[in-house]
Amino acid sequence: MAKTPKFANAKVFAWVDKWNKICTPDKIVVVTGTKKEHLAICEMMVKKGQFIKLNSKKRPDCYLARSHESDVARVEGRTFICSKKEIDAGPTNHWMDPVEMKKKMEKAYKGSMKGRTMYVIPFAMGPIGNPITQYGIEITDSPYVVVNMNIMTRTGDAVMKHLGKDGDFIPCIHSVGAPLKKGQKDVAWPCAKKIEDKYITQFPEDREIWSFGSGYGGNALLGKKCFALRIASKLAKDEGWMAEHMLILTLTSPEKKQYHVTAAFPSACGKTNLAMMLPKLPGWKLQTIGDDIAWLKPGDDGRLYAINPENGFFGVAPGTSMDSNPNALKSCKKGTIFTNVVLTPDGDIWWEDMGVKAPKEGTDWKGNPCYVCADDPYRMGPKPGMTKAEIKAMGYVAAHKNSRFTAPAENCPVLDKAGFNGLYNKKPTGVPIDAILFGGRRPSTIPLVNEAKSWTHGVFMGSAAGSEVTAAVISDQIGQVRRDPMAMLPFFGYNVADYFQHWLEMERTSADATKLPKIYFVNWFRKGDDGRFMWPGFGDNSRVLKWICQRIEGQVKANETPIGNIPFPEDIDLTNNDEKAKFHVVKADLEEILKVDVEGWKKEIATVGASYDEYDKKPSKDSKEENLAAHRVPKALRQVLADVTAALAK
Ligand code: GTP
Ligand code: SPV
Ligand code: MN
Repeated sequence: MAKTPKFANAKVFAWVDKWNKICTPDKIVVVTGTKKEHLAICEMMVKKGQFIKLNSKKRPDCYLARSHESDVARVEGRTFICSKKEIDAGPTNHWMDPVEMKKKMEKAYKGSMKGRTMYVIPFAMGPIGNPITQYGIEITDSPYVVVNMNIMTRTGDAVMKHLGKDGDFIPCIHSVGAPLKKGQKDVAWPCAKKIEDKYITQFPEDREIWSFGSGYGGNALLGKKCFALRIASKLAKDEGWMAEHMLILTLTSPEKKQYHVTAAFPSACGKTNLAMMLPKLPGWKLQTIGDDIAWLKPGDDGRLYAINPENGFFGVAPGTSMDSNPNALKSCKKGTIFTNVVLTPDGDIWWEDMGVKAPKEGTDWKGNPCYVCADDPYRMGPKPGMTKAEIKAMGYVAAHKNSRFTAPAENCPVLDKAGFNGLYNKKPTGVPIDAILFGGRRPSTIPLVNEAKSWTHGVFMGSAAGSEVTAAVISDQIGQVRRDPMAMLPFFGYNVADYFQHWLEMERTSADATKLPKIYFVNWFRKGDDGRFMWPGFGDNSRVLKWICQRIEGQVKANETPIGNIPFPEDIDLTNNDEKAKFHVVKADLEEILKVDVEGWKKEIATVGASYDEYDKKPSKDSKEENLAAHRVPKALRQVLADVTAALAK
């Protein structure tokens, strides 16, 4: 067994010592966070066949990893909220008794780091020293996790120093669950291969995170979804702030007025893209603060102030192109880790819809050869000379649909540096938010943009959000619409009904509720009968953002409908709409996606009502029993549901 190193902070020592005794690693390394150390770990992984170093002329300090086939996305079925009482996890979460879960997991952790190095990662969620920032210690046996955490969070000595002797932190333990016998050779992607052996467990009352068996993304980089959303949402509820699955952006109008906007879209539904979008409208400037998570705190003036707790982007690779998201591609130019994308013969990377011609031959995400398609230079297939139709019929993609890049935020050419550092007018308050957007992937019914009539109506809109399930989660329901309230369904750290109530409380407890952000629901994903997108999306979304800013300023009227305030088509600015371009705004489509589809909405509202009934019924996702004492969906939201239902019936 390794000797537990000395730590100035007694709680850090106790956490590391406990897991050293249980996991029995060969060695313990405390991560210092230097670039030299980061690159040395990457090179060690190259030697072990766990990383491929990319062409350093094209992509300096960049590496490619290929995951095990069982480990390509979050595993919601193996994600648990272990509160003492089942009802506190609520009907959308898997639950197990915390004492039982800890017993069960400790068995799994026993000797799980044999033959491996235990890394201790001190990390900060937010700029170190900012009053909104929180800290964590992640213990892991995965060097992949270490180098990804180095990019996604602020890690190392500076954090340890900030913690000092008695600074508090969220203790996190992670093991890939693949101990090595003496002399046993490691594999490229160690993990527990069976899904049922993976556990992503949050203990909201103990404020601990225990993860076992997976090495991928949100399952293993514990600062992200486990801490910054599941545990933080619970902290936020107890302390009167909000932890949300939201991007944060800064928008500057041609008149140089600044707006800060957050947007909650479900996984793989456009946050990274909107966060760094290049506006089509001349004179408008957009800057990025964050692309996935926002922590919002009420200020003394009644406004909500936000920081991005992260330090990098863990972005969806496929679809990222110089057309759709040039700033994301530029962010991946150096110091980036790619997971499950295609390797090209010149040591570069490629993915579907990158807007770059495929190489003649490459290596797909599984490590098998792949070849340019016979009739489409922008596709690849598993055999030479295959047609696009053949490849599509097989359901083959060369880069996994949830393949990702882990890129440092500082690489982003449009980063709002002050906002990213948590500063506003040089004060560490975070930035004041003017508008909150909710959204989802909805091929029908939901209009392009819809403005809430009040805070409560906006909370209703968020609670009613639905979206097609994407490849960001391992699921047999990809493509089906499910309710995903506030894009938080997989990330609630407590009962969903209490979470709705907490949103409503933000208005009741605000120092000046008139200063709260205005709320909108957007949908970039409406489809025509022929399956085409009816809205070009991406840079054209700036047209919608402009309308929102005009509404904030009271400069433009809206069509006041039973479901909310919708733009008149002529109020969407179509400057620079190049009708010869492949993607542009088609006026007839625009009119269509700004209409209220009354019959569609009646069905939509019924589905929302059914989701509320579900939330009221069960103490947890796994429970077979109905809970009469269930925490209930707030009456105020039921009232909006009734009001909208009545208005639609007129
Ligand atoms: P997570 O990182 O999983 O939370 O995802 P995200 O919400 O950041 O999604 P992201 O921006 O990475 O987009 C996911 C997919 O949606 C990509 O394939 C994009 O090309 C596509 N997408 C993003 N914005 C738009 C849009 O405005 N219109 C259309 N049609 N597709 C979009
Ligand atoms: C998401 O699924 O919303 C992500 C990717 O941002 S992961 O970090 O894997 O959760
Ligand atoms: Mn996300």
